[in-house]
Amino acid sequence: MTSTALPTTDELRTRARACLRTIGAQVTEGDDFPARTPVTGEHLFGLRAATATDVEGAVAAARAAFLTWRTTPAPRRGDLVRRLGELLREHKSDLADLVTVEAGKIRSEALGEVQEMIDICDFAVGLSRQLYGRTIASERPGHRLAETWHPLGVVGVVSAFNFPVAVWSWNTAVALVCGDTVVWKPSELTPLTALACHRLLARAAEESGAPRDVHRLLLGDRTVGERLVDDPRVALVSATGSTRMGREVGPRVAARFGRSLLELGGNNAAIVAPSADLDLAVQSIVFAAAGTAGQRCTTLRRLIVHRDIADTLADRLTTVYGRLPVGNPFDAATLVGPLITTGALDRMRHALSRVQVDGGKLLAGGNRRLAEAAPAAAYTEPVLVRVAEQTDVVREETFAPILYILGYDTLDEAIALHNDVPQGLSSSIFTRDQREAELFLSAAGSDCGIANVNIGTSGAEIGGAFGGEKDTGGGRESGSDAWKAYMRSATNTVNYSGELTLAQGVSFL
Ligand code: UN1
Repeated sequence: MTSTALPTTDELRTRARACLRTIGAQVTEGDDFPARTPVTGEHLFGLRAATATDVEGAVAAARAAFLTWRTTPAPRRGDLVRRLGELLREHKSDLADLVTVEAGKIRSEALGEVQEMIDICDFAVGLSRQLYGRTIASERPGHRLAETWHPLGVVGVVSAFNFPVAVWSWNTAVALVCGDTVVWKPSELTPLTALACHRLLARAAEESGAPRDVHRLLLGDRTVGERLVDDPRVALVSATGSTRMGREVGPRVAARFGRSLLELGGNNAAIVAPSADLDLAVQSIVFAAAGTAGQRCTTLRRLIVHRDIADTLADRLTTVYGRLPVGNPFDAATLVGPLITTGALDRMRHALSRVQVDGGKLLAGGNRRLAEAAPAAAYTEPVLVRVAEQTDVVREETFAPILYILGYDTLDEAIALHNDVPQGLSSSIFTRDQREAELFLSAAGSDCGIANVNIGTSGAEIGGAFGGEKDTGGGRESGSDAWKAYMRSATNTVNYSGELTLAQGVSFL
């Protein structure tokens, strides 16, 4: 099924301009790099990239703002984030439009992404009154031992195209209440959503009395990101993207003893046990594997199914895949929008040809769609492939809607297959057997940062910490106590006894 005709690039350009105008964002046109849309694959506007001087100026300004911001009481810092949340609510529809124009997400997912920003603002406002440190029992009489959390400094946020605004907001809302200032380098594929968010945050700063430079935006390609990563005044680099990118960023930041928070590739799997509720499993699997056209870091890429039910489940999925509406992401009936670029489509095809050489059997999907209507766009049917083994291509993350189906006999074997990939972001098990569920969640089960039962791998709520292990980079963002990555702790010993008592029983003088 292909849904209705695509909008023209002119219509998309007009729509993007109207959204930016309503939000009050200025676009400085230039010819350094284009803003483009995956909906037609064509250029919208030419933009200007940040120069080395711009990066220098932005970091210096954010550092100067930090000196004021770090001593602003945290609940007052929360006022800024509260105002940002209000503005995001007011402009939810326009922001979702921009997300669809630039990232190609279907309407419901684009609105969901903006909702994720609103949710993290609410969370961060509450957090602004809960930056708790502990009091620790001192071994010495008349002493108080405690920890205090202080702001860290300038946070450099490097974000990816697939969640062009939500991941920025996880970092920024939390960093701001923690007393940090932020310099943002968005993906060069999504500059317009970045301009819109930056403008709303600037308005929130004006209206809440926060320093103007608590947030700076730098558009451009990887050289802009590299300058930010190497700047010793950037205390924390929070980077989301590929494992390849993380392998470069991590050591560069470490070389100057900076901190990094890496949220990199995933190769997420779900185990489907014989007792699973298959209706629930099918629905969850299709959303996790084909939703967002397979372009979430939490996308389900491997399905490990008990051999007793593997044929049944594969047949049911094949039927659903056969009627997934692919096409215009603005059409309410569409479930699968475009891939971000034709390059992404090429990488998908390359992975499919490799897996077929390895003996994989294509069960559904794989045809390109709308190639005549939009030759520069990359619409494709999501793909199901049955594989006998977890070969190299299955162990890699291909950022496209390919779901590999593997079989298993024992749960131990399933867990071993599950963990036998370099990445460790998200995971799930579908079972009605409590023992199996608990084993999967235990230390001997999934080795990922996110492990679920009877729900897919994607679509996490902001209240939990988000991130993963191994090649996923180890960082935690968003909820729970992820805020601690944006602050530094100091341990305080206060002696109110009037006498000197040394720890560990040491005597001196
Ligand atoms: C990402 O793909 O980088 O859990 C983030 C999810 C979303 C966030 C994904 N809440 O799928």
